[in-house]
Amino acid sequence: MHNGTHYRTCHLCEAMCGVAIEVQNGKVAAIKGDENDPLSRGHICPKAVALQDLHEDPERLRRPVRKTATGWEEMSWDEAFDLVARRLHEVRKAHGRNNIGVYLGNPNVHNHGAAMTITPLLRAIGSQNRVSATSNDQLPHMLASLEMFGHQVLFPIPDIDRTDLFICIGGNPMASNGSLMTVPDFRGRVKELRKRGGKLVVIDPRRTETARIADDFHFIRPGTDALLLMAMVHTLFAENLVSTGAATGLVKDQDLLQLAALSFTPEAVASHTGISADTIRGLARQLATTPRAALHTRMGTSTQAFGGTTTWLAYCLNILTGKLDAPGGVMFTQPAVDLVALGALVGQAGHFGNRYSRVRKLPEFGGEYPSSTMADEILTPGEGQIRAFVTVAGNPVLSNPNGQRLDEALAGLDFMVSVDYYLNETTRHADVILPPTAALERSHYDLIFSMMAVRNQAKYSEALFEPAPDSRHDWQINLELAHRLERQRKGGKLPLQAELGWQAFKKLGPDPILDVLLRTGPYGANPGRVGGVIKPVLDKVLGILPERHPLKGLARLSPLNPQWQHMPKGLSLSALKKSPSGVDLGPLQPTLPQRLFTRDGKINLAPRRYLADVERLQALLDQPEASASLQLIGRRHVRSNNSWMHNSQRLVKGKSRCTVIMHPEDAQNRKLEDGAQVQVQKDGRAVVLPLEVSDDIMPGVVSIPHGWGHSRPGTGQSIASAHAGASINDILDDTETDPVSGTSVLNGQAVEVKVWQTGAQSKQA
Ligand SMILES: Nc1nc2c(c(=O)[nH]1)N[C@H]1C(S)=C(S)[C@@H](COP(=O)(O)OP(=O)(O)OC[C@H]3O[C@@H](n4cnc5c(=O)[nH]c(N)nc54)[C@H](O)[C@@H]3O)O[C@H]1N2
Ligand SMILES: Nc1nc2c(c(=O)[nH]1)N[C@H]1C(S)=C(S)[C@@H](COP(=O)(O)OP(=O)(O)OC[C@H]3O[C@@H](n4cnc5c(=O)[nH]c(N)nc54)[C@H](O)[C@@H]3O)O[C@H]1N2
Ligand code: SF4
Ligand SMILES: [Mo]
Repeated sequence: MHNGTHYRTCHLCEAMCGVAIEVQNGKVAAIKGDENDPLSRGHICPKAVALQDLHEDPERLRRPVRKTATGWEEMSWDEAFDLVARRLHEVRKAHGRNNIGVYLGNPNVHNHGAAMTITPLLRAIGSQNRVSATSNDQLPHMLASLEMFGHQVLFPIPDIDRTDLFICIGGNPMASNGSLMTVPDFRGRVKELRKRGGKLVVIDPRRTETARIADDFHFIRPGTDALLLMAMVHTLFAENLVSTGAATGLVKDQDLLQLAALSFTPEAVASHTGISADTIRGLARQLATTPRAALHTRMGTSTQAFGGTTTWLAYCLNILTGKLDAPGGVMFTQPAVDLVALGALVGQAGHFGNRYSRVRKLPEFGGEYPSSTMADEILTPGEGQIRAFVTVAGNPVLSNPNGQRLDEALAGLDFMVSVDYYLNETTRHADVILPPTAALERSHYDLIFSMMAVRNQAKYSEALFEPAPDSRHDWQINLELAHRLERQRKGGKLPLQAELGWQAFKKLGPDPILDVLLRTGPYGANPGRVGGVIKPVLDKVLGILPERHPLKGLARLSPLNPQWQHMPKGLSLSALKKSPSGVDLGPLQPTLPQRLFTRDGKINLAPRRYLADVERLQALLDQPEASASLQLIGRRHVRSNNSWMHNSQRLVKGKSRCTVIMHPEDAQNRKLEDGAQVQVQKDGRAVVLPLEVSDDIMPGVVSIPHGWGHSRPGTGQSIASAHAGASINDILDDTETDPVSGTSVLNGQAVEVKVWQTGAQSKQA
């Protein structure tokens, strides 16, 4: 585009804001909010300008590079693909396919081309040693969805636009713009909630930006949310407040849940959580008696010692109070591309514990091991040891607990390749870096976050700029690598049919597939036609199958499902192209019971693996309430995004945000002063950071943001390096995981803080 306004979705976080990008003389002149976007209604955050900064960043890699004795050297795409496929295949041949490790990072889910082509790449690599950011993030939510609703990505999403009570636990949407809840303009939506007489309640160990706009705020001791929620469940049963609403007749094992909560009285958990028994009862009563209410938990409750159990209980509370599937409660979405139904169709509804990792015997989830065991698998000798590594859009050296150890592990590999456009803390270990096009050079459709939006909508954005000459999209890189690896495996040549399949996929790319998915989806231009052909056949097949057969779920596929019949129709890629600000598909709709994917069609309120964890929760009550050490938690800031947006001058300017926040009492006890350099340490690992003394944090708790620590040598992000900060993950212990889900404990680990003395032992000094 040379001149004019380009409308698209900002892909940087989960909020999916509509942006209007003004282009003059082929360059970005301004980035504003798109008032016509049905979801974001003009809202953007300060990070939106980084779309331009990322695009123009001279340090963003544009050509494949290879590491040589004298530094990085550019190479042609063909050479790069050949080298990577050959080296990976050599490792595979010499040791076995599981000796290649794969790490998938967060930006993959913000990129439909990457998302659609990652499976072929993983299949071509063929390794079971796969990990991703999931186990440092939303895994407990996926597990609860799988256990209770039968599908790993069927998330109950707060219907915030119609709720009158929003209880937010362990999330800070004012900074993060929401998570597992695509909610652009959280502030505006809370204003509207207030206007209709509603209330926002926040529960967090820190008085966050979200807490500041809340009606009620309660400090909670990190890692004790499961106690709070258990006591709320207890209260509901004790006070006869259980009323399951739309889920009535669908829930099972309610009595087991009641039994599990029996001993967790509000009095029993009050001192451990730091929340009074009266407050706990009040919370339970408010949730039960407010007809339109939603309880939402996020990062702070999922990436902690009781991540699995806490998330389960949060789901239970919404169900027990009749908030599931109720307008203003928590609802399942109906996205235009129904990945929930499609996932079930191709056998991807989810699985857990089908196999265990080699070294620490941690369970896989959806085919991935917990990423906290990545370093073990690289460093521990023996059969199956990872010798080669592939990272796609990830920076685990900064994002994974015990990043220092992973850093060392990656340095010792036989071969490593990174699909990434930055030379950063992780990719500096690669032998070859394959950089994709920048976001503005490709089309965008939010496959993943449309599934989590507080309102159904669909939006397609065309590429704003032509891809730079001789560049490749993520999807092209993934497919080309996959194709060459498959060829290698088959001795250099594929059967004609397979070869033609690869050629066709590589030629078409993701958008024609997207078109088919849109057309055949619930709002599609052709759902009836597809359904009309398949339905009679399918009905016959399903009729023969026994009652509990997993394929029974097929009947719930969108085009075949009677509930979709009322949907507005006509979506296709070309239809979306005519509405560049997006198409509104209306508020969330009730979907029970059709949307359940459990074999018996029931919601399981008391899955065994959670019941088995109740004993550990009980044991928490036997431990002393406070300890001498401090509990470390994370935090996000609206001008930062994980580890990779610190090379934008506009975002990092000003006072450093990578600080340790500590309560005045704790500072006084340790004779620490505001602004002092302090050393935060754990098990001999340490980082040094400036101290911020504030009563916005609970006594006994300290907070450090993640994603910083750009002082490692050999990276190529000079602005980030000039604002290095230190990585919280350098001190976090990678062996601390939630035993129920395998998720990393990123919040609540015990640390010590003391004055930093020059010469003190610290790698960050
Ligand atoms: N202590 C602590 N640790 C945490 C968290 C925390 O709260 N506390 N949060 C966790 C969470 S929620 C997450 S999601 C993870 C994130 O963990 P990661 O996904 O490992 O880390 P990111 O910082 O998102 O790094 C993204 C990488 O992708 C590259 N990239 C960006 N866009 C693209 C693209 O379009 N294509 C390709 N190929 N590459 C791209 C960037 O250059 C960068 O290298 O961190 C987790 N780690
Ligand atoms: N600006 C910005 N936006 C982002 C990102 C970013 O890095 N920066 N990252 C994106 C990603 S990948 C994700 S997953 C989302 C995450 O989005 P959110 O889930 O909103 O994540 P955080 O802002 O880290 O909020 C976690 C909150 O949990 C609190 N907490 C810590 N421990 C506990 C505990 O034990 N109990 C309770 N109740 N609370 C606790 C912390 O104090 C913090 O306020 O944000 C996304 N959006
Ligand atoms: S909140 Fe900011 S970063 Fe997230 S989508 Fe909106 S503009 Fe982009
Ligand atoms: Mo995340």
